[in-house]
Amino acid sequence: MKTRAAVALEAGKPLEVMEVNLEGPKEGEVLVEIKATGICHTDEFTLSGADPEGLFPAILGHEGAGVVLEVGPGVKSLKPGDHVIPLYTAECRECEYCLNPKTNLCQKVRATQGQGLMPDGTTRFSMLDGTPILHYMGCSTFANHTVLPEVSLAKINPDAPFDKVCYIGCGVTTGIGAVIFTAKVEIGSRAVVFGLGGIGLNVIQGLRLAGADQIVGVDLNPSKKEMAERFGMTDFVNPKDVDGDLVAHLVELTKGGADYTFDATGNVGVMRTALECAHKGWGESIIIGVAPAGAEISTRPFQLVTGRSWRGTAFGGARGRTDVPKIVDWYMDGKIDIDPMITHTLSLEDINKGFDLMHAGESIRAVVVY
Ligand code: NAD
Ligand code: DAO
Ligand code: ZN
Ligand code: ZN
Repeated sequence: MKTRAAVALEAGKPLEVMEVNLEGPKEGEVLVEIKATGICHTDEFTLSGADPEGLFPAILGHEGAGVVLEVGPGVKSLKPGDHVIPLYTAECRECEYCLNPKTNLCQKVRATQGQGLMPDGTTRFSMLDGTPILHYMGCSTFANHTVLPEVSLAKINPDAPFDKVCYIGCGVTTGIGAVIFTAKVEIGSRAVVFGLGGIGLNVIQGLRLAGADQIVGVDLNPSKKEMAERFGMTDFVNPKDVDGDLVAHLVELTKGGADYTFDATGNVGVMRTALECAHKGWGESIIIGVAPAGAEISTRPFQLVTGRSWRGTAFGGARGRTDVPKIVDWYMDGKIDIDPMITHTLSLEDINKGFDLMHAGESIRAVVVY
């Protein structure tokens, strides 16, 4: 079939919207009509050329929602008409990783996904002249239609609005999941969240959901304060306004250090501050931010010897097929909010405007509606 897609032809160039060829689903694969997709920083990171693993030409996008149109041979858990969210972290429920409750990093399709290919080692997309186009993060939601492995799709409530729940495909789950699945924050905890963007706001609402008593937000941009308060932030700190040592200030504000801290900036200096303002003896610091290629974290080992721990999380520790439908239900039941974070809605033709808004710091989430 043919479909419309925004194609990343090469690094550093705007996406080009064009008609492309899409082959139908093979064994264990599913054809999905994408109804809406968010534009996330990771798409920008890859498009900019900063991602050393970025491959071109490719169809980017990994934060979508849509409807199953057709299933390939052997597909059992999905049928045409099902509403789905694509998963860049699959859940096969049978690999060594899925069988270990300590991780969500299913490896079933990992190797080929990283090469921009389907599990059989080929791509389903091509240009009209036959040039192959690579998949991206196993999702390629910047195409109106895409093909994914069955294990990379979460079946969701059919009443959920695509233009809102697409954000659960990355940002919402990453932020809320970091609190609920990775840190397992207890009621009454004190927490500090660094970076109040699309991920940090979701960490904040995850902390509110978990019953945290104190939720400190830290951002260099004071315009982030109002929205963060709306999602549950109790105290705001702008490092530019702090005289002296930021760690000491945060330790005092949290009465001895935070039970949990979260980095949602991707800045390795911030990651160190986050670790060091965690409470002596038990404080846990969770790294969510993806640092630039080659960047390294550091601290004095005595920080760990004295009981702080450093951890990381991908996709909020969520097992996609199991947890994403639950998060959609939390949204439908009013337990979490998404709507105010969708600051812009665009057509596919205008997708590059979504990247411009991100660069200007004007959007939390721009969503393309097909
Ligand atoms: P964003 O740009 O919307 O937000 C980042 C925020 O950090 C901004 O508000 C900015 O003002 C603030 N900030 C920057 N430097 C700061 C500093 N030194 N001190 C305090 N605040 C500072 O980005 P986002 O979409 O929220 O993503 C955050 C990070 O999470 C990125 O690194 C992204 O790649 C990563 N991410 C990780 C996962 C995962 O699974 N681990 C998933 C998605 C995104
Ligand atoms: O190596 O098994 C693995 C999984 C690696 C993927 C983890 C994704 C990390 C988050 C990147 C940003 C997502 C938008
Ligand atoms: Zn698996
Ligand atoms: Zn993302």
